[in-house]
Amino acid sequence: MNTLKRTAFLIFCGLAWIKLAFAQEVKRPNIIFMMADDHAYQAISAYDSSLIQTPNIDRIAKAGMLFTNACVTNSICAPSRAVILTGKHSHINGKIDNISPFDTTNITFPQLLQTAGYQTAMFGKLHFGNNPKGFDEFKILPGQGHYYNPDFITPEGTVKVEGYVTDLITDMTLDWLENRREEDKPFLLMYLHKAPHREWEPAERHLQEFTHRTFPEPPTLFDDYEGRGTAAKTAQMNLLKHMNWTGDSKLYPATVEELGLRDFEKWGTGNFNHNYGRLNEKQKINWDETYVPINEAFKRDFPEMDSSQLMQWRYQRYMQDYLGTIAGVDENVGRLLDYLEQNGLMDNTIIVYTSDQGFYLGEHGWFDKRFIYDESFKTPLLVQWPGKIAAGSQNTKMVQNLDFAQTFLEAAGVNAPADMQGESLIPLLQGNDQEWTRESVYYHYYEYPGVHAVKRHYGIVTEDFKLVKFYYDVEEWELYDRKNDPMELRNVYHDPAYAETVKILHEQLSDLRIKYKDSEELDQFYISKSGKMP
Ligand code: SGN
Ligand code: CA
Repeated sequence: MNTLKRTAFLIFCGLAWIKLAFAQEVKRPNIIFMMADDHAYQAISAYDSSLIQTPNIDRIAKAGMLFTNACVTNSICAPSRAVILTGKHSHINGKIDNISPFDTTNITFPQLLQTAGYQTAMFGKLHFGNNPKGFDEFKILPGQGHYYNPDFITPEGTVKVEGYVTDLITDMTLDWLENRREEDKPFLLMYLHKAPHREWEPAERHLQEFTHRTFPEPPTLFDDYEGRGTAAKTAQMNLLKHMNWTGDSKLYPATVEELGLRDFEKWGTGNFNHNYGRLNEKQKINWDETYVPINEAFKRDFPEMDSSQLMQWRYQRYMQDYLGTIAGVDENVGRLLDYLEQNGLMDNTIIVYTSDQGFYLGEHGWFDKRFIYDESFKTPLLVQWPGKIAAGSQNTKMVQNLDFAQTFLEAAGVNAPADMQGESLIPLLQGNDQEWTRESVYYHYYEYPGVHAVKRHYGIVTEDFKLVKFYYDVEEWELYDRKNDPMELRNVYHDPAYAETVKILHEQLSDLRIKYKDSEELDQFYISKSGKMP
């Protein structure tokens, strides 16, 4: 080879190398955001296998990272989703509760990814009161949606689809991946289950999977709320007192009438009749085969049952149906993961599994969420990203749903707007924990007065402590020593031994309120104009 030829060859090789490096660099990852509604970490076997095995969800932790201290900023559905999409706290994005519609002038990370060339799709529950922006395709449930034969809102209008909601959301997702995915673009897919939300209706094939089993009771099932403030005592989410006998425990209205019982919520019987009325003939037969014997046994046993036995019965009934809906979620997550594996889509895809918040599974005698207390505050988070996240790793840092937007934008090489309030999780995902400086998180819940009567509160959570202020129709402070009292049974705010801790945490909470631009004025504003943007 003469000098000229050799030089030309070297230039060619150099260009080819640059082109390859560029191609690799611009191979932006796909992002699959899987979220279930009200899925407690206690019901994911990667966290705790005493209630249920979730082998498919666990696959994500085996292939990636399990976060053991993930939490939300406001433990309720639509506000959590607004935080996830905007990367801003509720008081900034304006979606403080489930009631008012989401303000669509907010900029969301899917809009930014779409603008940056991502193909975007959303299937399942959004619960915003309006349609999502930034999606090339969506099929969403109206409001809470239905388990059986649900309606879906699409850009072309609302359609009723025969089948079970968790299966249908997956069918739609797989159909999109198979038939409409543009191979030359990276994609963002939001796969959002309704299950395991109240009123916990399992698929036909899972109706009886758990009804013959007995589950371990949490140690605080019979909590009397002594040692806590007014808010825990007045909340309406106790299994015995506040659960509906019909929709929740699946007693037929005739059974309830015969026994002289009454649902706590006035809509209980209406909900039951409506849900039952949506079933087709075959589904009704399966439903009756499951629940008629349960009704008959209850009618027989009820006269002899004391209040502790009733509480135990309600807890078991609750777990049987709640876990039945999770069996459906786990199977369907498995279907989606299998598809990705079989179609070579795993290697360059970030997969997140999470919930919109945590949930009480009988701890403190409760169902539902809303509180800054641990079971509703802590949220499952499992993330896989082959080649970037070490398989089977765990992370204990305090991360929040606030962090997703900046994480996904960084992964896609898109600059995050300066007013987003989270932190990208990329350093943690790559094992660079030393780059993570956050030592406390901020929390603020608003939906009061409202269903379940959990009072408005805000607070700071560190690894060791939780300082909370309940306000609106009370003014009460609570402090929990997370290390010495992990079940949060003793408010030590007034204990002199904690005086110094209280002082320090008050200062830190004030700093966090300033950092995140929350204030007394905004508290008052949201009291006067519940749910509207400032
Ligand atoms: C419904 C439920 C409540 C639940 C809210 C909000 N009642 O009102 O128990 O807290 O939704 O849930 S039900 O009897 O109608 O099921 S959220 O997940 O959307 O925030
Ligand atoms: Ca929820």
